[in-house]
Amino acid sequence: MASSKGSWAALALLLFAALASTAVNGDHKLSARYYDETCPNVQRVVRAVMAYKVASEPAVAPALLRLFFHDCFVNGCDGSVLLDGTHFSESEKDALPNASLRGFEVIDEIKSVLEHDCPATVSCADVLALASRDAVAMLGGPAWSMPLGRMDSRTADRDAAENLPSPHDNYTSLVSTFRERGLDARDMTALSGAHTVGMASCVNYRARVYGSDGDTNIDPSFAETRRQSCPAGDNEDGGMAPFDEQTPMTFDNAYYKDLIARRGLLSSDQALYGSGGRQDDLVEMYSRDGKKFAKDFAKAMVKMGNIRPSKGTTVEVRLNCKMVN
Ligand code: HEM
Ligand SMILES: *[C@@H]1O[C@H](CO)[C@@H](O)[C@H](O)[C@H]1NC(C)=O
Ligand SMILES: CC(=O)N[C@H]1CO[C@H](CO)[C@@H](O)[C@@H]1O
Repeated sequence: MASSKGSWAALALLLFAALASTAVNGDHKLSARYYDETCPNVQRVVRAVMAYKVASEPAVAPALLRLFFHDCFVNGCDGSVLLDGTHFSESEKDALPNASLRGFEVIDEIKSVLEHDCPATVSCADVLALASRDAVAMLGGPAWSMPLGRMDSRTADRDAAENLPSPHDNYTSLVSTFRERGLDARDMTALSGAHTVGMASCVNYRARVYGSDGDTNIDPSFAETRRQSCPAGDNEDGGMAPFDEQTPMTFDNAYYKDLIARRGLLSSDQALYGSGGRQDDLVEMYSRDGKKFAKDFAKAMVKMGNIRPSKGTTVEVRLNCKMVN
């Protein structure tokens, strides 16, 4: 059959392209025009699939934003968060802080359209970078130009994924987790504004609303409301709660107003406000000036998107975001 000959040729070409693109992480500079010659439609494709997915399931927008953060914080933005576990390597998806990561299927769908348009060209890490950028815009937040040219790693690091910031972290440890990745306290404060959208599960805010983490910096009526969706016992399941009660699906600066009202959902959120000094000034500035927040957030997302895998990491353009080539 002629068509089967043709598809063998296509497969061989794909394999060749995949092998040719395997390399050791080089430090080339990211650029918004990286795919201008090789896949000029990449941004349009991502946006189109995102628009259609977000329209049918809005909750994937915050989910994808969170996925990008998790990808970048574990050995750089290398698509490793997207890998499924195998017999040989445990997935970052299996690490505890990942417990409720969602949105993988959106990335897989974007990737399959791109594999049709420009095979073996656009990395999964870049797909996720663009999808998270578009997610913010679709939620009413800022738009910005996203530098591209990331490569996908061939390994996931479950242990490093356990080292993501925890919802119980204090200000000092948050600052140091971000600083280790080249992000300063201002970047951290702006990036945390992502918690102006989306939800968290009871297990992550229980200690805060019952006061069992020693955190008294909480509005009592807020604590009372949240306790109703989150039973006290460790074995009780409890529900999800929005980070920002008033506008949970709008990317605005309400997060900072919530912090000032002592209505931050996680202990790590409230840790950004209430100890006085310059850190409080920063939160007050973002709560007053939504434009300033939008600008700083966009800048910090580019900076976070620049966290590179460590030198010597073997990289490639993955054909399927769930598995290495
Ligand atoms: C500062 C340290 C951070 C900590 C401790 C933290 C922790 C968490 C936790 C515990 C959840 C709830 C997960 C669940 O229960 O389902 C969550 C959700 C979320 N996080 Fe963070 N996060 C941090 C920073 C960030 C950053 C930098 C971003 C993005 C730029 C981000 C974006 C999100 C989003 C959008 C959600 C909601 C996800 C959804 O509704 O599906 N977070 N985060
Ligand atoms: C913050 O948390 C770290 C790690 O859990 C702890 O060692 C440190 O003493 C805490 N700092 C403050 C100021 O509570
Ligand atoms: C420990 C844990 O809850 N892991 C979860 C991480 O996320 C994946 C994908 O959503 C779940 O299937 C795992 O159970």
